[in-house]
Amino acid sequence: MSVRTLRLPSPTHPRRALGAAAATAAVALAAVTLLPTGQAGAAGTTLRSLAEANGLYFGTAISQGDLNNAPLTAVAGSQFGMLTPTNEMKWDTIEPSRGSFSYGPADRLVSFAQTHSMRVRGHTLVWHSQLPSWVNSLPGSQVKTAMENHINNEVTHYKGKLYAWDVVNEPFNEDGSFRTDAFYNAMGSGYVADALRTARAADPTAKLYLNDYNIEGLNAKSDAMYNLVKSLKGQGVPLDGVGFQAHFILGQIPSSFKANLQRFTALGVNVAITELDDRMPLPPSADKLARQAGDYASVVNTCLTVSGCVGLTQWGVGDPDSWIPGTFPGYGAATLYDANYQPKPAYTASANALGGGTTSPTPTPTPTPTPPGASCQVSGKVSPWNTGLTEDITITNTGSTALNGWALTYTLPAGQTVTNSWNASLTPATGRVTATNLSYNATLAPGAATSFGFQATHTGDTAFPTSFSLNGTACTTS
Ligand code: G2I
Repeated sequence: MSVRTLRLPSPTHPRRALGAAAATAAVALAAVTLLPTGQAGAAGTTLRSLAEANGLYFGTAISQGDLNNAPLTAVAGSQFGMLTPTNEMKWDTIEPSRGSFSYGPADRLVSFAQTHSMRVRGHTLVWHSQLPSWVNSLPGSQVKTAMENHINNEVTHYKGKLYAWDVVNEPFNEDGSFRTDAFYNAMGSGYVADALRTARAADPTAKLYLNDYNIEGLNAKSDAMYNLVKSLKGQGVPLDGVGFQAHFILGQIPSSFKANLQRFTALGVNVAITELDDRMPLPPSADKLARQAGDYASVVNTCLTVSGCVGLTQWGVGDPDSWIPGTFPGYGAATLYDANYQPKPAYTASANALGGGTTSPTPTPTPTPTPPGASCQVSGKVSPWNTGLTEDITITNTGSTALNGWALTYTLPAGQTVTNSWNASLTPATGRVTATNLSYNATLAPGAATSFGFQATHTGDTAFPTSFSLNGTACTTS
């Protein structure tokens, strides 16, 4: 993995990159051992600081009512560096009747963010849902004026205070056709460009995004978003990024997630994970929580490895305030924090993916070929389910020489195909696989151990891999 350019270093200058020396210092500061579960939140070990050391932000969604929840606000104000109001910037709250604007609830959230040096993603200006009935009742000829007035008023109210706006939310149906809401019906697809231009005119400093769900993988809906972005950029319409909501289901992160994000950044826009959660059938179990940790690590790693991915926002702080149980009965436990706002395995996995828990960020990705005395022991655990598995592998350097770069090669059982990995780079996806260190875990001192993991699909054989060798020397397994 190459060393990343730092982005988003400060709340007041959100897009100014730090210099190389500051970057090194920031990475070194962040590379500290994570505290045990329950203590996460101490200075220097937060998701926020770890993300920022990688040039990313880690955010959360908060609603007005959440501000009365002391455990929630303690976590939110320390662990997250970006705040999205859950509902308070939506049309039905801001302009419940025509020309009558109400900013109190959203202002309180912006104030909380400012108090905690968090930045704010505005969500959302134009959306078919949580749209007051007066908009839907307008004659088509009046919708454009009403939309422009709404955008102009709201964006002007927050001018200079927001990092970004989700200007248009969820414009597409699942098959990639435009959603036939009041805006499309009145203006056709041109409402999107009009909304973006209106927002840019009202606040030239806020980043402007389109945001949608089920566009994380390559599919008809993401194709539609891709074509829209390409067309808008071609016309010179102001558009800075695409938000991928990322409401995932346990074990179902699309294998094309990274490739899909990359095709968008190739169009000259940033990408952001805007509403991350990972739901599971209730009740949670140790096995499900471990698989969820793998999912979160994989999402964080995807953003880390896509140049142009600016950050991640989780939808809600903890499981008690997640929208999932109310919308998907029988599902829940979708966030990084449990019912008592204690960090879950997914928290630790996300922090580790961001470089927490390491002691040295030595950026030396090239494996040393067969160093003298390289000997190793490998242990691990497979957590299978019907069609997939999560696997954690620990390598111990049992030799007397420190490794400065490592590559562990092993044979996957037939039918297993790697879909994503964390703490190592894996290739190819089947057969004889080589896992190579990342920049932050390259060094392996004598007696030291390091762990990485991956998810794979399988066709029945869920056995642990065989025939391990580290930098060309065979390992023992335990
Ligand atoms: O549905 C999950 C998210 C999908 N992407 C766009 C997001 O804006 C959306 O957020 C959710 C909020 O988390 C919910 O809190 O949007 C829902 C509405 O579509 C929100 O639910 C609404 C309830 O439906 C209303 O009954 C309630 O009055 O929240 C309102 C405020 O509590």
